[in-house]
Amino acid sequence: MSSVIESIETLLVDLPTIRPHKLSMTTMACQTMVIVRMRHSDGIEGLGEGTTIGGLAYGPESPESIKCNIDTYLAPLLIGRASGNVNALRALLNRHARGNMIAKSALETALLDAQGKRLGLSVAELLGGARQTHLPVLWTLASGDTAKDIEEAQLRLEQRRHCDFKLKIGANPVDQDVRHVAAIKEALGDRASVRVDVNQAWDESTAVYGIQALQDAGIELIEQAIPAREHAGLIRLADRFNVPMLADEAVQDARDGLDLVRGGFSGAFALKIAKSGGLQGVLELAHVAQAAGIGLYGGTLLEGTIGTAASLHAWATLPEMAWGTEMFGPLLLKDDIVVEPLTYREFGVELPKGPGLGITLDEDQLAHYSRKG
Ligand code: MUC
Ligand code: MG
Repeated sequence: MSSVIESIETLLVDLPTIRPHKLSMTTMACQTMVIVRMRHSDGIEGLGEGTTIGGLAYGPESPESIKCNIDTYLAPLLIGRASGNVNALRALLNRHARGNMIAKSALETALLDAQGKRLGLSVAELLGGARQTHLPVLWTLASGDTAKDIEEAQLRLEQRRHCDFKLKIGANPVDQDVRHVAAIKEALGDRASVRVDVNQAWDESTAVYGIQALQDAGIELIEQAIPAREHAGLIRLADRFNVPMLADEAVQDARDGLDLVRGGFSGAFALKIAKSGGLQGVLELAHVAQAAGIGLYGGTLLEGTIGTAASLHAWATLPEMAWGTEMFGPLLLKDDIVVEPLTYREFGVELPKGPGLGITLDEDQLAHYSRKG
C-alpha cells in the first residue's frame, strides 16, 4: 500500500533576533516559528514552518493559534490519509477549515517536502522545475535609529550581502519618518535601491502627503501605505504617483489579486506563502499577476530557514521577479535549527538543493530553542 500520514507534530520555536526589529505595529526581539514534523508510514518526514510577526500584531493568526489549530483541527483531517496527493489534501483542508492560511502553508510545505524526498526531487522540481537558482535578497533596515541603519546598510553593501534596502516606517509622525528615509537615501546614494514599508499605518490623505515627499527623496517603491482592505485607495495612490505602490497585506491570494487588477491597479504584488496558504496558492496569485503584467516581489513573514527555503522553491519556478525578494529571515535571527544554513552571497541566496526542501533539522538546536511546557 502507498504511504499514509502517520503523525503531525508541531513545535513552537523561539529564536532571538540579532537586534530589535521595529515595524509600525510591533518591535520584535524574538521570532517564534511553528515547526511541523509530518511523519509518514514509509519512514519519510516532511518539514514545514508557519510563522507570523509579533504575536497577533500582524494578522489574525498567532504562533499559538497556528499550533493549536493544526493540533486540534487540521492534523486530524490529514492523519491516516494517503501521503502523495498534495492537491487532494489541500482541497480537503480548504473544504473543512476556513482561513488559517499560515497553518495551511506549514502543512502544505511538509507534504511537499515529504513528497520530494519520496521521489528524489526538489520541491521546485515537483512544482515544474527551477528557472533560477540564485535569487536577489534585500535587507530591511528597522533598528529605529537613522545612524545605526546607515551603518548597517553600508556594512551589508561592503559585504556584498545586500544592495536593496527596505525601511520600516509608520510608527512615527510622517515628517519624522520622511526625514529618516531621506537621510538614509542620501547617505547611500546610487549605490542602493531604497524602498519603504508603511505596514498600513497611514490614512489616504497622510499617504498622499508622505508619498509625495518620499518620491521627491528618490524612494523606489512604497509598500502598503494604507489599510489592507482599502483597495480603491491603493489604486488611487498607484494612479497618482510615479513611484510604484507595492500591495502586501492588501493581496493575500489570487482572488485579491484579481480584484486589484480588475480595479485597474498598476503597482506590484508581494507574494508570501503564508498569506496564500502555501506554495500552490501563492503561485496562483503569481500567475494572475503575470497575466495582468503586474510586477512581482518575493515576500516573507520573517520565516526561519524552513519557511524561507519553501518560499525560495516557489519563487525559483517563476521568471526573475521585477522587485527581487526579501528572503533574509534567517539572517535576522541569532541562531538556526538546521544543520546547514542557506547560502547568502553576491546580494542574493542560493536555492537549496533537494530532495524536498533540501533542509535537515539539527535536533540539538531544535530541542534547545523549542518552547518548554
Ligand atoms: C512585511 O510586511 O513586509 C518583511 C520584511 C520585514 O522586515 O517585515 C516583513 C513583513
Ligand atoms: Mg510588507
